[in-house]
Amino acid sequence: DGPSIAVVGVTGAVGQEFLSVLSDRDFPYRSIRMLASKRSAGKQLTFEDKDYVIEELKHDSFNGIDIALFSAGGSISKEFGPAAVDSGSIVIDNSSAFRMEEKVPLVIPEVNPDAMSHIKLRSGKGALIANPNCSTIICLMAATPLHRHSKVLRMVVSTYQAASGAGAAAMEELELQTREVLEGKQPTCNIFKQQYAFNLFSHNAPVLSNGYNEEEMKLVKETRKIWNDNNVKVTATCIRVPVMRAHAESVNLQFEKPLDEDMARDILKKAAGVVVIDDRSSNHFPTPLEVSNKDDVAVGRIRRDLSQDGNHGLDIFVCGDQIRKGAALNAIQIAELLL
Ligand code: 2RA
Repeated sequence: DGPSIAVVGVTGAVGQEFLSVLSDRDFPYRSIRMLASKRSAGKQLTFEDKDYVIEELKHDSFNGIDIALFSAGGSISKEFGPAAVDSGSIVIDNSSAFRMEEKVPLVIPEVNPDAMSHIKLRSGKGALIANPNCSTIICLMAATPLHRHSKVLRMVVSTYQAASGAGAAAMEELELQTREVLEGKQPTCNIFKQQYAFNLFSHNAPVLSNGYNEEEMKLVKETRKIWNDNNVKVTATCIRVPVMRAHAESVNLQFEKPLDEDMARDILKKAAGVVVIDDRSSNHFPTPLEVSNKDDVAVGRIRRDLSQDGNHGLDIFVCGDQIRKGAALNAIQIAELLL
């Protein structure tokens, strides 16, 4: 029968989405252990008509666990991930803690499943698999099918990232600020220290000495690892926008060989996990609201990049649910590859 699972960070936005996705996809688990911080330990939750008591995350929480889904921040993953691996669990980690470790596969199941083919369930040996950053997943779900057809030499990404990427508290604060502003009150700014409602700002991740922030460098580095191509040129500008739970991304691609827009549209229509919304006559293109709570990434505004020769360049616009495909769904699809 199915694997025993542990969910680490079960009370968070992604932790809750792990449960939704496990249920939606009828994942064949044998048992589930709900783990969270001391603060949440003891609380009850009902999942699939069964009552669970949330347990405090400990180093020995993983005895008998086949798959441990982590989404509780990088420091928790760093502290408890190795203990889970030592217990023989396969850890699927949504944090950035291990993504760039050479031996840790960084996997989007529709893109590079082979990267984890050496990892087997119940082999007695634990393992670590990293879930890519949400903006990377959403971008590469659209860019990779094209890259497979005609090698991408350069990718320029501008992201419009939802509040959910900063957690459930940020979503709550966006709603609160919106109400406060409409009522003429001073907005409550605890999470981002600046007004978010009716505003947008450079992503809240720390800015590095090269002037890029950590979110932008994740896109650069993770793309190279996932495509196994250290020469692809990637640059990114990540912006936080007042949208609840789906990211939007403008992506410009330069190809080695020509790839015209009709061919690109055809490739994307056939791509797993992608839906094309590209209706110029009615100006209907992907929107965050239209992809929220859905599995597929939506692509539109597919057009030849007029600034490049011939058909060597394309511009596209991508939207994807940050909590679902950007985190929880991708992790569960990785778990499904282990079955
Ligand atoms: C963000 N990518 O959107 C981060 C969350 N993982 O802020």
